[in-house]
Amino acid sequence: MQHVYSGKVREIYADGDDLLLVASDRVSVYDIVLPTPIPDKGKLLTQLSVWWFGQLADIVPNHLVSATDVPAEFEGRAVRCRRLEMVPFECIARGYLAGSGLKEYQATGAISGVVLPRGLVEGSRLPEPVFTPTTKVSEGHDAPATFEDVAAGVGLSTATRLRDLTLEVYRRGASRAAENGIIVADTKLEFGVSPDGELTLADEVLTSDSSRFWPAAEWEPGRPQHAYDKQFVRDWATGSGWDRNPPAPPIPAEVVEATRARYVAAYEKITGLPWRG
Ligand code: Q0Z
Repeated sequence: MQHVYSGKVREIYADGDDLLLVASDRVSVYDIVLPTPIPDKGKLLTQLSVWWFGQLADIVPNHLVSATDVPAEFEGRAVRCRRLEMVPFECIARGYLAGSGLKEYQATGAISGVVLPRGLVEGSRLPEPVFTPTTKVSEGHDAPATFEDVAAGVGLSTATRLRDLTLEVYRRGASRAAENGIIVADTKLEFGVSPDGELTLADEVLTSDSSRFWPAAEWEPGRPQHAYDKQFVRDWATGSGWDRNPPAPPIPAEVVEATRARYVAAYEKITGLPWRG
């Protein structure tokens, strides 16, 4: 097993032709990893993503080889997957206005070249979900791209498939979550091409690390929305006097426990399965 990549909260290992994606219990706020882990977070997000791959298999093939054939030390929080030739764009679907999409709308009235109605505010639901790809930039944040940029990079027919698949996955995910009190405001997907040339869904899908999950009961356009998973950590961080520069202070035990409960609730509400961690 060879370590090939470290993200903020995840690692990639290579095992022969396969990759292992390993999720840790680390959590970040304001782009900074906190010194205190959230117990079971890595397992909860991995198992949610694995569940989604099964739900979405009629829409698009995925990279999953096995969620169980992984080294014992990674049990439950790793997936074995096929190594793909990755598409050099993040495929994002947005159904609500937040984050960089909100900023682009406020500056231009459009997102990724898609013109939106006037009068939308932070947290507004969009009339239709919008495909808002970004180009992957190794240093720093990803750069916004238009559908035409994607077409210039991968060809019109692949770009069209990426857009259609991204919006279909988002619609399926948002509708399932909405039935259970969770708004999926937006989601980021990664695709690759398999050795046999098939466009394949990769990475993690429809987790709160790759999407904005909001509690539907607290949705109120016109202000920043509450994050389903990290709201307690953010509230604590804001009240703690921490200046948002590293190193972050340790998270108090009650905030850790409340946050873990949110990850469990998201898993249970979305899948309908009890968490047996
Ligand atoms: C995913 C990432 C990180 C986990 C590369 N099937 C695949 N084939 C080739 N490359 C990837 C995948 Cl999923 C791939 N990432 C993002 C970063 C941990 C996933 F640190 N990068």
